[in-house]
Amino acid sequence: MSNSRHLGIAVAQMGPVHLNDSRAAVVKRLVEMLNEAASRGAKLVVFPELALTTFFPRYWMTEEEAVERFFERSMPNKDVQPLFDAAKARGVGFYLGYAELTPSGERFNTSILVDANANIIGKYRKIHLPGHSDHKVDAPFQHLEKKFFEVGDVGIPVFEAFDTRVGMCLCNDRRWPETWRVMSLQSAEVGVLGYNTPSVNIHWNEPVHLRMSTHLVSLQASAYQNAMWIAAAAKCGSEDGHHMIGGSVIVAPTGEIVARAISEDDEVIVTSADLSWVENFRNHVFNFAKHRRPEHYKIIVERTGAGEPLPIPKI
Ligand code: CDT
Repeated sequence: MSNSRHLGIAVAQMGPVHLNDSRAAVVKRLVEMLNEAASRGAKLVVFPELALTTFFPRYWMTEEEAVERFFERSMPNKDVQPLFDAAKARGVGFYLGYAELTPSGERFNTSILVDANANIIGKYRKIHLPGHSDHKVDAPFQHLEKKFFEVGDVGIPVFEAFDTRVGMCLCNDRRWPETWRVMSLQSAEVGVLGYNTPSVNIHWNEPVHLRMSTHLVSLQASAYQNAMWIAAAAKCGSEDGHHMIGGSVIVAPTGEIVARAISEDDEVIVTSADLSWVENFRNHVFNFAKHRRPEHYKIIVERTGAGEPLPIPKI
């Protein structure tokens, strides 16, 4: 491409974090991966959702107990400071997911965007919370995101950073086309996310292989239809016997996977993302200003659940 603009993007996939692993031990792993990513040319490193702890929504407990064990009251805090120090020392930024307790006591499933000077320049709070809030005593494990977290209250913002525009989301958000369209309508060129996807779906007898294929098809279709780079970081493998899928990827605006993790462990994948591919598609097939017809999409914001067909116009 003649006008190529490159950004080194790394995805730092994490293997399991067990209940008894300390924050300090987890952050040490993150620092090691950040250093590797920097050595391999990355300027932005994507870590998983709820990266500092085990995927605790699988356990039934009170909200107070969850807060005490798994939420962060400030960011950066003492345990996480080494990651910020390493980012500054290496001149790279990062995306990190964690459980946020606000000063007024609200609980969010949150991600932050941190620049190469270790300043927090963006925050996102997860909107599409999956799972349930009741105790499913017959299920092999719980998925209590609806109990432990409130629906995010900051929309889907896009941040000017890394000489581009970056949008953030978290895990289940990636399955919803609205997430990516809201980013691309703000001219985001890069979308980043972390995820914890259990291999077993407790809600219905979903064939196990679909967990990986629906993950990948969501990211590939969204990257292409919105002409964006997407970088997705798993926390995966068996956390105290509870398995989660790997499959961390970097997807180009062509919809093609250009880098993919092969393990279910800590693993860094890197690509030099040519941002001009965004323009190639946005100037042509996905020239939104020229081709979108929002007057025919009103139902998308007028309805939440599916209902009756709209009246058919007389022609
Ligand atoms: N963490 C997260 O959002 N996980 C969901 C599981 C959905 S099944 C209840 C995901 O979309 O991967």
